[in-house]
Amino acid sequence: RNWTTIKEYEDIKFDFFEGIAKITINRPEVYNAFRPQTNFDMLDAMDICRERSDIGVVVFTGTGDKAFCSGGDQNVKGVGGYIDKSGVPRLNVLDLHKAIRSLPKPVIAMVNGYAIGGGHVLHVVCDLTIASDNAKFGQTGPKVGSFDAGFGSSYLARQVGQKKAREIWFLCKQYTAKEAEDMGMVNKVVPLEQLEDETVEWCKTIMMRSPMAIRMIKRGLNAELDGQRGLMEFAGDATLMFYLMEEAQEGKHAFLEKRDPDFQKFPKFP
Ligand code: 2NE
Repeated sequence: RNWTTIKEYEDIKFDFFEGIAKITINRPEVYNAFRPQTNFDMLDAMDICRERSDIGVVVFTGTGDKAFCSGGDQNVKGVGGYIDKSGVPRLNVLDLHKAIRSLPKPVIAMVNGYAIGGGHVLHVVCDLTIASDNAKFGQTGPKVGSFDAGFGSSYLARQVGQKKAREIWFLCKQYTAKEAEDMGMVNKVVPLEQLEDETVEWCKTIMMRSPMAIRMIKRGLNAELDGQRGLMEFAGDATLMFYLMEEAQEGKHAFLEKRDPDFQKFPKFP
């Protein structure tokens, strides 16, 4: 498959192929753990995914066959967060969660190994998860002095139920890809050598569907959990669609032409 580089980064690879943008955490020496720079890189790539209309689906993965992502890099965990190059403690992976949630395009976690700790949260936050049969899932927070009580808990519970979500966090056990699929947090498990083919197949199928319909479904499913912010994004897209209608154009034209708008000509649907 002929992936072309969209942009070079320090900690990630960012590639494009036939409408698919692939963000690969490229830190195999630490099992693709993220540091603040990794999240800055992924956030920048997500901005590009949002702006480019030739990108239909975004795929997250990790370099190699050992790990998707092992969460926060414990080497740079300091007091108050993960320490960036200038010494500032950060938890900017949360900004990435918001960006994934907010992107009006599907985001797929292509889990090629361990999805552990913050790496587990990353797959949970993605819209879909396709895993290789060697993948392992689990939380470690309460073992290593951390937790994610945000999407990593509440959205996880929507996927696997409250009892299982509490088990995952309280016990910090590891689960096979099959167990994760049975729990409802993985969509499909395939042999490692088929992982990318399967993911690309899913992306291509999604891209044959109506982008606006997909966008509104993602917004609606998010809004159920995301409160006022979710409604805001849903409402923003309703406004987008209204702006595509002649009825909205009439208001603008009337203002600019200094006349009363004629809204009566538009149908009042039942
Ligand atoms: C992933 C896991 C289970 C793999 O175990 P194993 O035995 O197969 O490999 P090993 O030897 O532990 O790891 C391989 C190399 O990767 C490094 C290791 O230190 C090791 O390096 P070397 O000794 O070969 O030099 N490595 C792995 N994970 C790392 C990490 N997160 N940071 C830095 N180096 C890492 C096993 O490695 C494991 O349990 N890893 C730690 C997982 C973890 O606890 N992550 C942080 C959770 S907290 C978090 O992510 C978080 C949050 O809870 C809330 C907000 C934001 C972040």
